[in-house]
Amino acid sequence: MDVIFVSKDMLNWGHLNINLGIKYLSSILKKHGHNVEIIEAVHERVAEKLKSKKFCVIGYSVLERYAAYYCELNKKLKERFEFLSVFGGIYPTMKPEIIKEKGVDAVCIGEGEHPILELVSNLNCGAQVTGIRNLWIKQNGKIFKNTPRPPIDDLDSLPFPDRTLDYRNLASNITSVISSRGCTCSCAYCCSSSKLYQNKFRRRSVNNVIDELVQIKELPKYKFLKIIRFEDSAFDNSSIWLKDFSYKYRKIISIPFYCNVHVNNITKEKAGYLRHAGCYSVTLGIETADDCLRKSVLNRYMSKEKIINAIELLKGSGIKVRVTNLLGLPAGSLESDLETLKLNVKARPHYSIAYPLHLYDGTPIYRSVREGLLEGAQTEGASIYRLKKRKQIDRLYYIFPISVELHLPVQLVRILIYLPLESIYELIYSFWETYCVHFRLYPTGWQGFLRKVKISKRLPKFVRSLFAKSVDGVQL
Ligand code: B12
Ligand code: SF4
Repeated sequence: MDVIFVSKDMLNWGHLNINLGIKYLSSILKKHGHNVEIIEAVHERVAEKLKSKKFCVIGYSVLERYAAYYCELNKKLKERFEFLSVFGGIYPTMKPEIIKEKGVDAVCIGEGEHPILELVSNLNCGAQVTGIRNLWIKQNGKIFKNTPRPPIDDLDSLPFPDRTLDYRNLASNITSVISSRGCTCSCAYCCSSSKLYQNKFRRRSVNNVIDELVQIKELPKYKFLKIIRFEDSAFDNSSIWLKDFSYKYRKIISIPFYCNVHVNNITKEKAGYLRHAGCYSVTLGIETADDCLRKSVLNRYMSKEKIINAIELLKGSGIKVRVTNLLGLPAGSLESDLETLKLNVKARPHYSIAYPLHLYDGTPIYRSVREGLLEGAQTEGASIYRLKKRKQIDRLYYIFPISVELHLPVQLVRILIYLPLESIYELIYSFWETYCVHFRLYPTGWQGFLRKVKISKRLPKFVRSLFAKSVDGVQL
């Protein structure tokens, strides 16, 4: 059977394009003899494709920010073509009610490999599709809500992600791999641990991960691979696994890599294993300097001392550290956000970034805010502080990274965020972020920097055009 995934932003993230979820689904379908294609989510292009070829299933992998876009696109396609539409990924998992939208035929809750395979195989042989576990299916206006299956225990049993799906299958100097699913923590703002993986953390064997990496290294399009991104929630959660990985990775793969680590996991020993393996950089979440907010609002249990210690430990091991923070927390204040800035300045990571908190539908923090359980929070999904100081928070978001780098005094930042200079701040943010990504987070250097400037939608057109010619021919 022919299946097509429709995906937005295939190029927005440049080298990082198509997500691993779709690649995993594609592999299992192909392994069972089905044909899988991918197309950018632009109405005319998809319509053109569907005119030239019939696909029995169209799959969408949906993040919250694109849910409305995909629903609209799908509705338009449904008016002209016949196919079964399946919405999967984090948003439909958190909000399966999306099935009520016109044109949505099925929703996948949680891991999709087995459900999509069963769906396509059943369609292929004309069998019933209304009883497939993990799926909600709409037929003649009736919704069949099937129970979830247990999370896939043996991740080694899955075929490796289908890397031919990347944007035009172009060569790339960076790629993503994931060695585990789920997370052992349950931060209130995060979608990772809850419904998607039913709070169950599972890890592939080191040998299985190394086998995938060996295959990656052999692909001609990765001939110039400069860095591998491990997308695991916390790569450092097992010392035994890391030790084994460290020696095998260094011996067999030996390509710099990036991963996420956790303040509560990292130890000197683990940092040593990471470095020995060839870890180039990591991301570590501070989120806020306010102990009370961190604990009672974000459900994160760690002390400031531990945070500073973890950063020092990693830096001391020769690993570059990127730190993420959250601004505009419910029950927070401008003062607590400026405290977070101070803590970052004190900790001196290689690169800091602070995002205004987005309350994702279905997360515990979203529910608490909706139900008015957080002091100072409103049902609109934002705290009073967030509503009143929106502009200041946005400006702080833009100048946070450079302020940490330059160790700007908080008093100065406090003034800067009241000046209506967001276009200048945004420009500084874009350049600094691009610089840090390519010179601190990844060893991709000028090639990567110029390429990102060229495709960055954040930068004014005239700036992008200045760089356009000089990067022609640079690979993704
Ligand atoms: C890796 C990652 C990225 C990487 C992607 C790299 C890559 N090429 O793979 C990068 C850095 C690019 C990224 C970017 C962003 N990300 Co991100 N990312 C993740 C992360 C950590 C892991 C995703 C992953 O690879 N999982 C492993 C695969 C195997 O699982 P999966 O994708 O969930 O897919 C399975 C199921 O969901 C299901 N499934 C998925 N799609 C479909 C489709 C169908 C038809 C079916 C049947 C099933 C199905 O089956 C798959 C296999 O079992 C998640 C956190 C998480 N644990 O999910 C956040 C996460 C998905 N990201 C998130 C966000 C917000 C973003 C950004 C918007 C951030 C930003 N501010 O810009 C951007 C958007 C990028 C874009 N244009 O799409 C949020 C989404 C929240 C939400 N509710 O929408 C998450 C959940 C993190 C969080 N905050 O909680 N991200
Ligand atoms: S540690 Fe990271 S992935 Fe795990 S629940 Fe917290 S934010 Fe989500």
